[in-house]
Amino acid sequence: MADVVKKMEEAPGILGKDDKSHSLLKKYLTPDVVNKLKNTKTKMGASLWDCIQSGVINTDSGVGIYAPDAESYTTFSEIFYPIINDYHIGFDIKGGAKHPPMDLGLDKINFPNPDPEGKYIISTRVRCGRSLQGYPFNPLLTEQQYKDMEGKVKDALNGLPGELAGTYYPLTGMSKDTQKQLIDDHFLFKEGDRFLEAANANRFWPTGRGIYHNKDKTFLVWVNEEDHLRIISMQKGGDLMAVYKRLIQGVNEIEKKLPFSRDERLGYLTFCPTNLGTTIRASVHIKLPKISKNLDEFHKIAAKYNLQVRGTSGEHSESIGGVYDVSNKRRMGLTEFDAVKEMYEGIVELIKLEEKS
Ligand code: ADP
Ligand code: CIR
Repeated sequence: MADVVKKMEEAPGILGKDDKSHSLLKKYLTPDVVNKLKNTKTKMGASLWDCIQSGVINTDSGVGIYAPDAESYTTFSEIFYPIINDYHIGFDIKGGAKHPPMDLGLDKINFPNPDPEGKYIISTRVRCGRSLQGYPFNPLLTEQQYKDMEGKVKDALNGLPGELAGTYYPLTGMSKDTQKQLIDDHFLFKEGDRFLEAANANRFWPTGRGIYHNKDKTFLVWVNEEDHLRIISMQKGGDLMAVYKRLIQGVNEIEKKLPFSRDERLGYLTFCPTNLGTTIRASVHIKLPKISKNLDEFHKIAAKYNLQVRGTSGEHSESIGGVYDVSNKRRMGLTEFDAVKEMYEGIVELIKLEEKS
C-alpha cells in the first residue's frame, strides 16, 4: 500500500517534467488532488492509482485515466470531473449538469450523402459502447466473469433478425491470419493496446473476447475489449443515414435482450471517461489532401466543428495514404442524434473547405 501511495504522490512530478506529455491527466492531477484521494478506495477496492496508472506509465496519453468500476467516477470525482468537463466541450458535470436522456432520433434523421460522387469519403462507421449491469469494468473482472459475460452476449446476439443476423467468433481459437485480416480491414480491435495493458484491462486475454458480425460485416459487436460491448455499424462510402439507421436497429434489438448500466448523470457507463454519455463515435475515413496537408492546421480546423482527427487504424495510429478518421469528439451533454449530426455537419463543412482550397 505504501508503495502505491508513493507512486500516486510521484505522478504529478513525472507528468510535469515530461515536456512531450499533453494529457488531460497531466493538466488536472495536482499534488493537492492526489493528497485528497490517495487513501480512498471504492467498495470494490479500486484506488486512484488503478485509475491513473495507464496515464502515468504512458505519458503520451491523450487522456490518461480509466474507471475500474462505475463508483470510481464519483469517488474520484476531483480528478474525473475536470477531465470530463474538458473533453466533452460544453458539458459541466462539475457544475451539476446531467447527461440528457437517450434520443437516437430515428424520426429526425436526414443526412444526405455529403459526398455522393465518392471523391472524399471512403467509409462511414458509427459505434456505441454498453456495459452489462452487475459487472465492473475490465480491471476488476474475474476470468469466470469474462466467460459468463461472453456466454450471455453470444446468446443474445444469436437471435438477431434480418440484416443483423450473424455469427459470434471468439478470439480464443481464431487463427492469427484471420485476426490480422479482420484488424487490417478495420473490423476488429487490435491486440495488446499499451494504454489498456497499463490499465490492467487486458487480463486473461483472449478469454471472453470476440467479435460478432453479419455476413457483409456491416453490423458488428466487439465483446469484452475496452468495453463489455461495442456495437458497430459501418459500410463503404458516405451513406451515414443507412449506417446510423442500422446501428439504431441493432441497439434496439440488443437492448431487448440484455440489461445495460446507465447512470442518471453520466449516461451510459463506459471504462474510459471520453466514452460516457451517448458513447457514440460517428466517423468517416476521408481523404482531404488540401486541408490535411498541414496536420496541425487540419486538427485546428476540425476542432472548430468539435471533430477529432485520428489515423487510418484508429486512435494513436498514423495516416496511411492520406486517409484520416474524422469523428465527433464529445459524447456527453448532447443526445445520440445530435452527436451524429455534429459529425455530419462538420464533414459537410470540411468538404466545402477542401473544394474551396
Ligand atoms: P473506437 O472507434 O472503437 O473508439 P479505434 O479508434 O481504435 O476505436 O477504431 C477502431 C477501428 O475502427 C480501427 O480499425 C479504425 O480504423 C476503424 N474505423 C474507425 N472509423 C472508421 C471508418 N469510418 N471506416 C472504416 N473503419 C473505421
Ligand atoms: C489515451 O489517454 O490516449 C488512451 N487512454 C485512450 C483515451 C481515449 N480513447 C478511448 O477511450 N478509446
